[in-house]
Amino acid sequence: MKLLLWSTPIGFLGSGAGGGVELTLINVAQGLMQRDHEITVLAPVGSAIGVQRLLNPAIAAAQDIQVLEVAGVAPASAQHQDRNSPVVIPAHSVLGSMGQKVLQMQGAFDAILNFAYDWLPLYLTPFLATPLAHVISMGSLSEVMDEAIAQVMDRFPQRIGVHSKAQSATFAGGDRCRCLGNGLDLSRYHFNPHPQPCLGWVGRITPEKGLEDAFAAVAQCQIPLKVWGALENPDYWQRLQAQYPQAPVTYGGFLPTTELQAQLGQCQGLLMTPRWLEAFGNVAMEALACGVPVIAYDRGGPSEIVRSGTTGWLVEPDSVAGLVAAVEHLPDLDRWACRQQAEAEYSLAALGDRYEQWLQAILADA
Ligand code: HBI
Repeated sequence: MKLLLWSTPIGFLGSGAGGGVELTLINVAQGLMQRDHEITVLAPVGSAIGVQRLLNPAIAAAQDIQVLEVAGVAPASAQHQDRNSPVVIPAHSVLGSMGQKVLQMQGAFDAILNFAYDWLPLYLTPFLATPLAHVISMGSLSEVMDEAIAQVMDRFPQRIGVHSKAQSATFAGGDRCRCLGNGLDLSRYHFNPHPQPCLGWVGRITPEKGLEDAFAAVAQCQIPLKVWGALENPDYWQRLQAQYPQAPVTYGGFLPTTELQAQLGQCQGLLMTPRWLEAFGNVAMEALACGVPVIAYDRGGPSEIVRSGTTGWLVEPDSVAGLVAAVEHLPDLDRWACRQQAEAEYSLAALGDRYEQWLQAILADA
């Protein structure tokens, strides 16, 4: 099929501003290209370079994926809105321009997959001749988005895709969403059987990720913690360092996949401490791919990824004591079992298969 992937307007691909959805889009593109579908990506200016950096050259020869760049002003982040925030379309809106381009180009594609967590693409769904489906990358955040998702679900039940059951449960009628999980290019992640005495934490450094609990846990168990991710909220980082001066924590920067997996693979375990409902938890997949067991709060996407007692430990949400106890039981786990789970459930082949089946269901319903 000829497919158009409508990327998040929040930042160009490779900027890190889109967090997990950047990885999701690139991995879905690669999984579908491996099955000979033709992929075009519509994304903010700067994405063409970003995509070339994120793609594995062995899978996608650079010219295989077309990136159409759109200029314009990004919308406010959906995460930082409150439940009754209205939709705001600024002047020179990149999202508005993306919508116009999709309307113009739709005839060239068999289907369009939207990865933006925004009102406009959802609203446009019934006005397009080409089937437009949506990969919803976060749980319920606002009334206006919930309503737009529900309207699409009522009219086109096949066209709302989510990452996990926990995420779909946050939406009314969420049980009708298509659960797609997620996936990554395992050939870029190397199994490391021999960890260093340290723990890892990966994610955008911002309050909803609950990094303070990881600080509190290592302040207690005194195992060095390495933190990687976009320093989205520097004040928050400063506050944590002041609040936990005795916590052995170092910041490793926002690393591209190749370096991240090399450093992550050295960890005895990954700590996942989300305050909010993680729709999936890409970093859990990345850790498992390197043989790193995952200690995660038993909430949201990670609770559907971690096999507690086998490939990690699920901990009572917001319990620092629970994190500390789980760290002590990391040596009970087999690192190879972690890699095996990644290969069975999160490979590009498994991901491409789930998306291809979804696309066939969408076209059958069109
Ligand atoms: N906000 N308005 C808007 N649109 C997005 O697509 C978006 C966002 N905030 C965060 C975000 N996407 C991604 O970081 C998550 O989907 C993972």
